[in-house]
This record gives sequence, C-alpha cells and structure tokens, in this order.
Amino acid sequence: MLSKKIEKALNDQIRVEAESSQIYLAMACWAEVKGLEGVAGFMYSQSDEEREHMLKLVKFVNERGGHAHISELKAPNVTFKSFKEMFETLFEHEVFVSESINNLVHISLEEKDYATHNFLQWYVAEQIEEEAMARTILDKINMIGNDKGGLYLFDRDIEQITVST
Ligand code: OFO
Repeated sequence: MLSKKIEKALNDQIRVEAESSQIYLAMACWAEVKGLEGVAGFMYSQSDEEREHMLKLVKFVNERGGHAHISELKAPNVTFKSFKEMFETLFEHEVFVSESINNLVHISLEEKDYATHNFLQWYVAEQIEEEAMARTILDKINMIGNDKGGLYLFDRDIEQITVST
C-alpha cells in the first residue's frame, strides 16, 4: 500500500512524464514543418517513450492500492528560434526530469517504501541514458553551428547517433 505522501509524489511524476511527452511532440511537429524528417522522427519516438514512462507509473500506482491521477497539462512551447535552442531545451528538460526522479527516490527512502524505491531504479538508469543522449546531440549541434549542410547530414544521421549512445 502506498502512503499518501508517496502517492502524491508519484502522481506528480506522472504529470511530469505526460508533459515531457507533449513537449517532445511539439518539437516533432516543429521539426516536421521545418522539413527535418529525421529530427521529427526522433522527437516522435521520444514523445512515445515518455508516454510509456507515464503509463508505467500509472500502472504501478493503481496496482499498489493508489489512484493514478490524469491531470491537466501545461502547454508546451511550439516554436523555437533554432534547432540549437530546441535541443538545449530538450537537454535542460531531461536534467529537470532527473532531479524530479532523484527527489522521488529520496521521498521513497524517507517513507521506507522499498518497493517504490526498487521500482524507481529503472527510471534512475533511464535518466542517465537520456541525459547522455541529449548531451551527445547538443555537442553535435554546437559543432554544426549555422551550417546548412551539416544540419542536413545531422538530420539524416540522427537515428544512428541515438542508437549508438
Ligand atoms: Fe526523459 O523523462 Fe521520462 O523518465
């Protein structure tokens, strides 16, 4: 059984994951209308992954005697000044999600909820990967700068970059 404190904290995380999914969906749309199919495809799959993260939490809360709340979400940014700005936003967002997961882990220990603590280890590992991937992408984007040819190649290769991370 979940304590009220843990249930609330997990529900807050459900919202964070749902908002992440919307943020990346908006990025996918922006990249798609700008003609970068590779980047759009990458963002669509990131958006799907975040929805999976959310669902995993939803099921965990309901299975452990809590009630997962599906709440209203903050509207994401739908336009960006540049691809660099968009990927910076992605990186900063992943850092924020990691902090949020760490905070949740902290609460689970305070509450001596070892089942939740164990469940959260998957998210801890996932955030290490996601932050590393976002950092790799940002490094490449910084290297490309305003070079159109570089952006074209980046768009073509983004799938490989992420698979090899
Ligand atoms: Fe990339 O955030 Fe979910 O966990």
